[in-house]
Amino acid sequence: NSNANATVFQRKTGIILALDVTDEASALEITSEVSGLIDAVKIGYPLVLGTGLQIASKLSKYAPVIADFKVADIPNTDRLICEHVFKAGCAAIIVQGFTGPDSLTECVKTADEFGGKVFVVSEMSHPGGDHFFTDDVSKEIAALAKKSDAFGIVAPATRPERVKELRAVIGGDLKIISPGVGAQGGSAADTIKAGADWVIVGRSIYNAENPRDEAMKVKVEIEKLI
Ligand code: 3DU
Repeated sequence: NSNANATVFQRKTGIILALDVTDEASALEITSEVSGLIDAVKIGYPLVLGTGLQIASKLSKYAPVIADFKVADIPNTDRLICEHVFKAGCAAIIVQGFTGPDSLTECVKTADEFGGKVFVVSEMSHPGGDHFFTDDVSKEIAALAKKSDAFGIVAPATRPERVKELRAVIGGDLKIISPGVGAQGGSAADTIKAGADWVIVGRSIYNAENPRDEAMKVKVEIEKLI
């Protein structure tokens, strides 16, 4: 098992960088620039298909890495995917919850074997994100995440009222990470106030002329709430 997997998520700034650039040089440059201002870096298909999964161990020198593969398959396939992700040095994986209890349990079990964490998507942040993830469905998925001993859920920063409702469903034990701040219109402060532990910020940081300044702005916005 990789040592990187032992990293425990600690909330310091409340910011997770969504790193959807597609080449290694930019990925490493941006992450090193904002290191210290982010608590984790989230990678997904754009970067991993562009560079390979070995980018995970390179990035984990700066911050724990969350693999956003929105895993959604039968338990056996889910397990094979999770094993690759944790062996590569990721600290957490994002999976879909609509696949049901057996798939979810297999992901959590596999993550546990590596000291890794599982976040479950409960509702998506884009305008169409509540088309199938209706209020009741999202709540059911959040409840299933809790029952399956997931580490946390993914809830939309574009709908802070939903973050609040989902927080009520899961209580205080699970974490909430929320994408949709900045480029998608969500506010970091409103999202944290609604009950999120971390906001996930991508384009507004990595496309900024000065990513460090931009990350600092979000950090200060969150700090003001305390
Ligand atoms: O909009 P941004 O550039 O700040 O990036 C948001 C990231 O979070 C991006 O990687 C996207 O794929 C991911 N995400 C959502 O935006 C919404 C979800 O419901 C789940 C993941």
